Amino acid sequence: MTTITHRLPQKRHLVTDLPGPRSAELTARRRSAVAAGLGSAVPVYAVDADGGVIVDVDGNSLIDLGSGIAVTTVGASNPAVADAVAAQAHHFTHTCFMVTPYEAYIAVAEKLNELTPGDHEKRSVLFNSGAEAVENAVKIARLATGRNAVVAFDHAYHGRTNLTMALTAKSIPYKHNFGPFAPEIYRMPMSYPYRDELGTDGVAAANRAITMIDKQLTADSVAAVIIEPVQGEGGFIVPAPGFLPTLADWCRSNGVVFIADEVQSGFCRTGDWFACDHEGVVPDLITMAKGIAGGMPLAAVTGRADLMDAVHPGGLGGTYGGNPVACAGALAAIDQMSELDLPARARHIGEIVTSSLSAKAQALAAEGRGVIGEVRGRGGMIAVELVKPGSTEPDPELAKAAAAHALSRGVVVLTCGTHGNILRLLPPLVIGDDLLREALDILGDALTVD
Ligand code: PLZ
Repeated sequence: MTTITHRLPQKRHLVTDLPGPRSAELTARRRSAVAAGLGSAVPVYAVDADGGVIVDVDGNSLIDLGSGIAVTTVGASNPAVADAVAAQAHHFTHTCFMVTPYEAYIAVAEKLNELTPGDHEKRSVLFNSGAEAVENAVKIARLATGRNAVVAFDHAYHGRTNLTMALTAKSIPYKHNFGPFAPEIYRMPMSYPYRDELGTDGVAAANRAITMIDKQLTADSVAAVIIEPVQGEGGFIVPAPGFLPTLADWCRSNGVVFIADEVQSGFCRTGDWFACDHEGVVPDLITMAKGIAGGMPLAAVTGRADLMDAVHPGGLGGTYGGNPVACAGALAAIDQMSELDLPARARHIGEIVTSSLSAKAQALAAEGRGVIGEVRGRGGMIAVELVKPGSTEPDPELAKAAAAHALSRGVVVLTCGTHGNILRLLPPLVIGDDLLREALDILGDALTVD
């Protein structure tokens, strides 16, 4: 294992209030140029980022607990990625793999076939975004099975395109008034140990969904079941043990394609290469994006060769899919994940975060301010679910206020969850322990803001 040296000082350092005056100016300028429908969780404009810090236009150095939503796993300016991207850009930025192909695409496909769960024969195809990967996984599953229905789960997030909006559970902000949505999507109950009456019985929760599928659809009309092995936007929900394996077994016995959407949970984030690995689940198809390429836009579907190769020639594609600069970034980022042993690093981060937040939960409960309902997640993907003290009633206002307070002290932290009451931590996996601990202390203080 090698260690990484950072270009920017790994320090929180505030020289203005946040947002500072230059960020405020850009926010004002943006109003007349950028569509209002696009939000920004943190109204602070970045000029530089490295390791665990983001530097803004006012010269503030903030601690990053978001990684641009789980993307900059190897850092936002990892030198190996930056060099590989620059080198490729100096040769060619694009030819289109469907016109004049190039080796880097094949090399990425080989890597994905090797790294994704299962040692069966696999094929891969590359795209630009997570949503595009999900759309294509569904296309492949439908074509290969000759069936239409697709099963998704409560709290699921799969994207913002038409089909993926249909797969996504939450209406506001993702779906509201954007319909009609793609048909033949069916939603089933998730295993959500904190809120589910079936608690930690994942097998029972899977059987509850399977019974509903059998009653409402019958297995032989189902092309695919799609699930995030750890749900992301929906609230970092880790299904109870047994849930994923039971569903995957049912899919296998019924000729249903099991699609793991690892767009958020993949590439070392949860302490293994993929979240499916924790229970030895081998999906038929897996969708990936985000962490895959050190910040370059790249996404992929990898899966069983028989399913992938069922598609007729020309049936898959897109102008930019597997862009050579993005492929160069992916090859370098994946190398860095191995070299820096980022799965181990994610587990280490998980221990620091969980012990800090659990201690905070206990301390708050002892003071009669039991606002932390649950600390959960895996590795570098940990969240706190915030509730009104003494109940399980979601407290989205506290999540918002705590994130705002953390920002005012220079810590970037994101919220999520169907009820918006969850603070989620997704630090770059190359963040240093001290910086992480400092951010956790600030986050802890932020939970006591009134
Ligand atoms: N599948 C599991 O997490 C993207 C969305 C942010 P794209 N999640 C962040 C937002 O508000 O738009 C995501 C995901 C899972 C698919 C996607 C979609 O990936 O690259 O954003 O299309």
